[in-house]
Amino acid sequence: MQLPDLKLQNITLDTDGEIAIVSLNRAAKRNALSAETIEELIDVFSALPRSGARAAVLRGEGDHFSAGLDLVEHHKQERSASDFMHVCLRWHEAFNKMEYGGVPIIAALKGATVGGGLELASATHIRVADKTTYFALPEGQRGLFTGGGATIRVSELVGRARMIDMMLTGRIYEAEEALNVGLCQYLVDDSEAKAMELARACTEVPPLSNFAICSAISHSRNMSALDAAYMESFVAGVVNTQPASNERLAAFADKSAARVKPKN
Ligand code: 1HE
Repeated sequence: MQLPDLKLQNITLDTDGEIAIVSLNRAAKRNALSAETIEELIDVFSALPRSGARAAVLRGEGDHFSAGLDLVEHHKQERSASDFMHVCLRWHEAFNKMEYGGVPIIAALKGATVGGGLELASATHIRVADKTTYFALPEGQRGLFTGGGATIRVSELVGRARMIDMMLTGRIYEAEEALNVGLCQYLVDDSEAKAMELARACTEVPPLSNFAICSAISHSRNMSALDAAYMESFVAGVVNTQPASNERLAAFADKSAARVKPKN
């Protein structure tokens, strides 16, 4: 892959083979999402799908994934309603680039994954938590409301009732409970190692299949069931006849391909 040449202050970009590693690097501010960080996320996730990256891991420096909206910046700027509406539109731009971009993004979570930090995590395709990770939507307590897509993505992950409870009461979800309600899909000792392992697994999937998995499923939620079924047929028509699937099906037919069986 060819790392995009971007001027970044709040994000660091690295590679491990065909995997892009995107790090939030404002550890001193608990990776709070300033307006500049959001612009950098837009730049990074606009460029990544065209960089040859086969998967990405999104992580944070320091002990916390992200403390959400940069509250100090928001406070200092004395934004008007319309100013903040435009801030939110930029968050949506960044998170939509991630969710619909076609490159699998795995979030390696730890510590606070709260407010806008949870909105960011929920725009990735797989969330991996470690035992320090906790999830919350403290917007209510701060006199705020979610503006980075939580009403869509977090409510989809945990259901509206849980999301409303989180916002009204400041409820914090940790570990097993977070796993059980769907805030993360994995709970492990080392979320970064696991995220890399999962990203490597994603690189085994043909890019066109990854593109479909990491865009079509999300697009289907914006359509009627009838249109979603039509779109699915169309995508499957293209994906399921690609050369890479022909080779894999030949290997299945001649019994050289792995079978789908649990390890034990
Ligand atoms: C910040 C932020 C921030 C830390 N914006 N600067 N999010 C929240 O309500 C969570 C706010 N943060 C916290 O509750 C705590 O900082 C943590 C639990 C994440 C970490 O606690 P701790 O004790 O390790 O750190 P700290 O001493 O609170 O903060 C260290 C520094 O990070 C300090 O800066 P300093 O210059 O005084 O050293 C903090 O000000 C800074 N910091 N979090 C700005 N969030 C699109 S709408 C989305 C709406 C939301 O996201 S609401 C949820 C906001």
